[in-house]
Amino acid sequence: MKGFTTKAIHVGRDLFRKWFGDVVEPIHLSTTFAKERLEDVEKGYVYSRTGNPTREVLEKRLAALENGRYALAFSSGMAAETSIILSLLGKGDHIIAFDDLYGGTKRLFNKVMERFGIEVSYVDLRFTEALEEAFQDNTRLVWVETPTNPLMKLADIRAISDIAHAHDTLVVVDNTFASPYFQRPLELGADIVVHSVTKYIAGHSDVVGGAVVTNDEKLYKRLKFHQNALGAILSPFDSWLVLRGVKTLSLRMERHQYNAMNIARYLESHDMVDRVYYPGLESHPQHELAKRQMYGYGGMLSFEIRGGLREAKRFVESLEIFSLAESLGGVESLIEIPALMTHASISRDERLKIGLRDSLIRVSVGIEDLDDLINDLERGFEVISSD
Ligand code: P1T
Repeated sequence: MKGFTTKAIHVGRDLFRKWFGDVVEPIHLSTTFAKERLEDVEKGYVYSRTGNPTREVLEKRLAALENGRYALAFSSGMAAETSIILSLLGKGDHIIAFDDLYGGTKRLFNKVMERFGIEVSYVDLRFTEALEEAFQDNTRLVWVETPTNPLMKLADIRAISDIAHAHDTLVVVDNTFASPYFQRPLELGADIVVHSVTKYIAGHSDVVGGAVVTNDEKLYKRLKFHQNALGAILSPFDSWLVLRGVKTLSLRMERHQYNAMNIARYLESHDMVDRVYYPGLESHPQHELAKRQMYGYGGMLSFEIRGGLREAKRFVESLEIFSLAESLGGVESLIEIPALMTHASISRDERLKIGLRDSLIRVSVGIEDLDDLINDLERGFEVISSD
């Protein structure tokens, strides 16, 4: 199997087909698995936290979509991130992280991991010179998000992997925004890919989950040991919801991208918009890198509305089709103000330092009809201009 969509539909199904010919993966709810003889108690499936058939199909499928060998599914993106760090790092270790990250990831680093003696330096990973300078003797991980949430900054995965490997350091890439359809970091030298599968992979805003993918058998064994030891696994039903969603990932991503590209162009030409952040626009400072390392630009964009927080609030509250909500990657369009919502746990000073202004609006462009989406945004601008 080679094609992305074929893999998204078929990989792992043979596990079930041989029994009853299931075309759709069954949900295996049994928490434990009986054996005929004592000598078999450690063979095959034993206990559902350790291994579950529905989760295993999903793990095989996610590995295939990232062009990786191994994947593990977790109960949320944060659980996946926590499990990576607790599997690989200990007291006294150091992480170099992109300074623009999902607010929850920064919260995990600053408010939890630092308590356990894990140190984090934030660096603008758009610039590899800054990365070179940040290495310490105890650096164990470089943590990359690309495109970043919410400013859509990019990091050069291949260049960063080369530098990190020269320092004996592993590279983790959070690939949530691009999805494996538009970017596959393992192909570019990254060691570990992490996902919030809550987003594009599941795609229907009805399941919270996470995943880790790698090609390295030793890393996989270590992560798998900790998946069982820490216990933050994805449930069989949630695994099934993700399996159901992921089959249409390629179709959804094409439509997300089509809508996002057109909305980005519409916003860029609007006189009530100061700036648009979308890697598919030629005005994006890293557009050339996006063309080189991504297979497409995705469905996320941000923009600064003319004025400030007052205008941003008025705008997001006046829309009808775009729901005012956190999260992203579902079929329905969502809109939010990072300074007040997804990135509120970061101090205002810190936000401004990385260029995250109060007037920034983040959009998860859904797969609705483009004209309806643009008309909705236009209505929002009219509300502000009539104030
Ligand atoms: O929500 P959860 O499944 O635990 O995933 C966390 C996470 C990890 N990485 C990235 C890039 C993310 O965007 C997220 C979750 N983000 C949101 C809920 C949000 O609205 O940005």
